Amino acid sequence: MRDHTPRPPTPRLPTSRLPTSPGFWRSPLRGPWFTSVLGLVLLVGITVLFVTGLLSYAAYNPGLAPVNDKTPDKGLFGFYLFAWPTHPHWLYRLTQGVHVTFGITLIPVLLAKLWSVVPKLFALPPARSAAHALERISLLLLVGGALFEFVTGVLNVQLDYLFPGSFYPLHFYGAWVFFAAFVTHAALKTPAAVRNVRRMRGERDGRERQEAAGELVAPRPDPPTVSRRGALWFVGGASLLLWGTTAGRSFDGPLRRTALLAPHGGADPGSGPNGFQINKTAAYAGIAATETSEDAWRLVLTGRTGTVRLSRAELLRLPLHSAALPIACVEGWSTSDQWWRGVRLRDLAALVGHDEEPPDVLVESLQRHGAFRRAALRANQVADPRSLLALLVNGEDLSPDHGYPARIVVPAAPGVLNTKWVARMTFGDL
Ligand SMILES: Nc1nc2c(c(=O)[nH]1)N[C@H]1C(S)=C(S)[C@@H](COP(=O)(O)O)O[C@H]1N2
Ligand SMILES: [Mo]
Repeated sequence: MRDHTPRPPTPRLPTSRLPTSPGFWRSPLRGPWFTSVLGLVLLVGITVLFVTGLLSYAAYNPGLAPVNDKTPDKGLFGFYLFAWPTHPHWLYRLTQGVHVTFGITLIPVLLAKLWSVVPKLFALPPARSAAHALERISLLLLVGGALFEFVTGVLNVQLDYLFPGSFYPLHFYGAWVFFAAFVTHAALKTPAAVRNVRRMRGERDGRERQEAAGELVAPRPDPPTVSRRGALWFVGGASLLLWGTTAGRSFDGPLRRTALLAPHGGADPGSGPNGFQINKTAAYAGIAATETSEDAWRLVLTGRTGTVRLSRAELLRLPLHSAALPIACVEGWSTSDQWWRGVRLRDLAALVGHDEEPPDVLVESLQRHGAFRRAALRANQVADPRSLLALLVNGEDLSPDHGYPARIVVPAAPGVLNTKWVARMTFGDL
């Protein structure tokens, strides 16, 4: 056991210039109280991130079809997948908005927590016992995993799919590695953290150094320039600033303009009925006006009784229905409800012989390249009366960028399942 008795600052300690020496670390802020407060915030916050992250993955319906599955080798990690519901219609807007907004908001807390324990990463000897070695390895996975998850998440959200395709496996497996280390760490540390926060309430600056100070407290601290409480306010203020410049991405109108950290540089949606957030434009997706014209475009439906081809004019003569649904992207941004109008997916299923229980459907776009040109929808999504092949939005024809001539909208589903520029729909169990 290491001697944990506190030592007053004495000149006998070596003036070390190496981070492996406790004397190297001089900030008087480091200590069990500061680390414990941040740790307890992360305990709650990261648990929310993990759960909403798993939900986001389930919302893709990866168990349904290979086209939806971005991590085909997930193996046992897919144990919890379930049929993503269609109620309430804002479900994914909420879970993914929370995931991304919370993730960004927690960055200052994570950085402050890592800063507060950095002397421990350098402490020598590297391992005092087998148990201590295990604890340190779990710490490396914890710190590495946390940085990896936050960095990949932020890059994906800010830089618009920096690693298309590979983001999902990276972020998904990274989350499991990290979470295993996180659970181990939380189980080991939470009781002490709660004790530290309780015990030191009211005596933060006085007797704290006499309490289980361990390796955190600097043996020869510099004079303080800010109190611990002041430092926490600073971290909290930074989080609040990030929250205030991120949360707006989940709303329309002036609020979206407060989202300074939302991805920009995309197409300007302009104003009017089609004036809401655009992800990929028609030009980006390589959709030419010649393929979407009334003469050229046909919707090809295939099902039990064969194949049916419909022009847009013919679709408009089928029974049309309306549904107020948002677009909610995995990147965390979402729109408020838009008024979509079109043909029910279950009515299209009935046209090709599935009049009783509609089956799953594979939806394919005119788009020839890109990961999001096809998606599979589950039977429960096809059956929902609000699930539409939309032809109009907010009373007007879809604009080219929002998917003209026709796009999918499904309640509670991630944006990526709302395929634009639909060309083919194949009904049947996938
Ligand atoms: N064909 C096609 N459909 C697509 C996409 C795409 O890249 N290609 N992007 C999807 C994603 S990720 C989102 S969030 C929504 C965005 O729809 P919007 O641009 O109309 O807001 O469209 C979805 N449909
Ligand atoms: Mo998206």
